[in-house]
Amino acid sequence: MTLLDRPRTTAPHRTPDARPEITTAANSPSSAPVVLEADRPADVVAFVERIARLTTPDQIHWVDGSTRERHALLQQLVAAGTLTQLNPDIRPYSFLARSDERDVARVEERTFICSEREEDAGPTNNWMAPEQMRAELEPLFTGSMRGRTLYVVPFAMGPIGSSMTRYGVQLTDSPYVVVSMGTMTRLGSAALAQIVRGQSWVPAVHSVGAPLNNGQKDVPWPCNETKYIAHFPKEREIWSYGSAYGGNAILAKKAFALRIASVMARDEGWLAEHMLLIKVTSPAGKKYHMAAAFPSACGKTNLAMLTPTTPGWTVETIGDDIAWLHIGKDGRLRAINPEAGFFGVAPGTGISTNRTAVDTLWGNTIFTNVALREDGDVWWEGLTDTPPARLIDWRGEEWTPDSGRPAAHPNSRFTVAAHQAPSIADTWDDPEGVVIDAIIFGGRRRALAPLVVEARDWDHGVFMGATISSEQTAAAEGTVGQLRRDPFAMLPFAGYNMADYFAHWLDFGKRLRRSARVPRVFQVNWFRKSPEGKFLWPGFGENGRVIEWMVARLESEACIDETPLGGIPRQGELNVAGLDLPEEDLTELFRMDTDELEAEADDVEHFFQTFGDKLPAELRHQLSHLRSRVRAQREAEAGTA
Ligand code: OXD
Ligand code: MN
Repeated sequence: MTLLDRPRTTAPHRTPDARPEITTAANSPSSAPVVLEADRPADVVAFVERIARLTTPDQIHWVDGSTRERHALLQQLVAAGTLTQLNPDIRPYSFLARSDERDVARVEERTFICSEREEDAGPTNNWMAPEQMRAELEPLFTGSMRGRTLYVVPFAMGPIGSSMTRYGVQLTDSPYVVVSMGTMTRLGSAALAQIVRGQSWVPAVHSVGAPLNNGQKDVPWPCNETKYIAHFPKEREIWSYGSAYGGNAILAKKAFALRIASVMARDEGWLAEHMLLIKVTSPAGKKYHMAAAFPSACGKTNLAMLTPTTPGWTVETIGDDIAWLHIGKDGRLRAINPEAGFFGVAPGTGISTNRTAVDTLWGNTIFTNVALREDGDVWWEGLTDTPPARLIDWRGEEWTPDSGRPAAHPNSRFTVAAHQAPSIADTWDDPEGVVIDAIIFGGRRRALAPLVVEARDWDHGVFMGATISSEQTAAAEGTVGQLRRDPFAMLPFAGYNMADYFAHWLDFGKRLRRSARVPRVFQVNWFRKSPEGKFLWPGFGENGRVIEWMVARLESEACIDETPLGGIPRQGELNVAGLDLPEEDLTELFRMDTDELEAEADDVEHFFQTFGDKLPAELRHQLSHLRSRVRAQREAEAGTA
């Protein structure tokens, strides 16, 4: 056994024991319990000792999650040059980080699912055998924390104490990651106290891979050219090396709450999804909850913080990125947002596009890779229509509007606590979760996909989810603009074979049907363009009109017209009153060209072939239904020609 192998005796899946010796800190800002050193769980201590022996940090710091500790870490990061404090008169208690230029986004090609068998990772994931991965990681992690502090970060995904919440312990040598985790999760003693009480936990090890020799001066953003984001689904364990950026390093987010959690969800009968959660209130005061999956950087945060333009409608935020969905004791589909903060893409978030997000960022925010204004505030493309005359760009260089390059990196981010959003719903952290009435899938397609279409039933909805496609954005490395299939917006986030994941969704629907409360499924596309390349739908606040139509469908107050892709609003039923939307644009938003439909079906078939025999038969049936509806459309066209 090597140091990287987890001793079987420390398996974290323990049965609860009752060890209530937890005291409350007098100086703690919240009533978070303090876990005394003597009461730290033996398996967590053993994990920390094992990783410390491997990585040889100078010190070990158990993170308690207090504001005092956070303050000290932020000061330390400013002293190290990682963070610059913004002008406190404009943006109180906020900071700017500039990353290394080689560490600016998730690295999907360095992200691995290390299941025992390659077919369990499936064709959409990078796979490496667990023993090979451990053999590659061991020399990298050996001494990797030299000269640094190893932080022990116990965290909860979900409200502390909720039956849907899951726990983890991340070890990291990056204080920037610790403060980011402090915003994105409930971390520290309150989470550790639950582990002390017997909750199982997921171990996660993270190193920036930049050991310091005696007296060696650190750089502001330590990282390593070599990167690995490795997941061990059987052991439910995560190892990340070489990056301090976002999902590569804040392991609670994509690595745990999606990749490892999707495996837990498969085994335990729930869903871990890349979805926002909103609460919608109609003019009649009736409340609905919706979960929506969109590929990265397709406007999830904007929809999560939507301010509808139509009178009487409100949308409140529950989550903007990840949802965990369970069938509740009442048989209904319930969801929680496992996160506690937003790690949002800054460019495109502006006063005219998402006022709520801009207001959320008034203070207590860490910005990464945005531009710095002369007055000590921040700026990014889209924040205001006119850029400031002079800026320091995300690389730290002088910038003017004539520089011919973006001032903020296209994947620059803000990290801010969820409760700071003026739109946050009072139920956002309800331990019971909220009841889901509708599921929405979306993508970024300039053609074919209509503004909104309703699935005929759950299985057709699974087909819609399985075939989401989108033109690639900057959230991950890759060619911007290229079309890629991104099933359930989970392409980079499913922790096991995507075909088995489809089967799990189909199976979940069967269980839901038994409870006779199956949410409706819709698909949206805000990004459809005219042949001249102009966006046809105004988007943003006007997206509330589409939500309004969905609610009318939930209430059986609106009708659909059947199309090959599903049900679209019957003419006149989508509320476009007061919109400057020419009739021909409205028609174009729903037009389905038969040749394009055929090409789409071919492309889906091609995509499905990558899963071989593992593809659930139901999805093949759905595809042949689509083909026969396209044929029917062609015949109807021929008949009227
Ligand atoms: C994200 C992503 O950062 O999906 O949320 O890439
Ligand atoms: Mn995301």
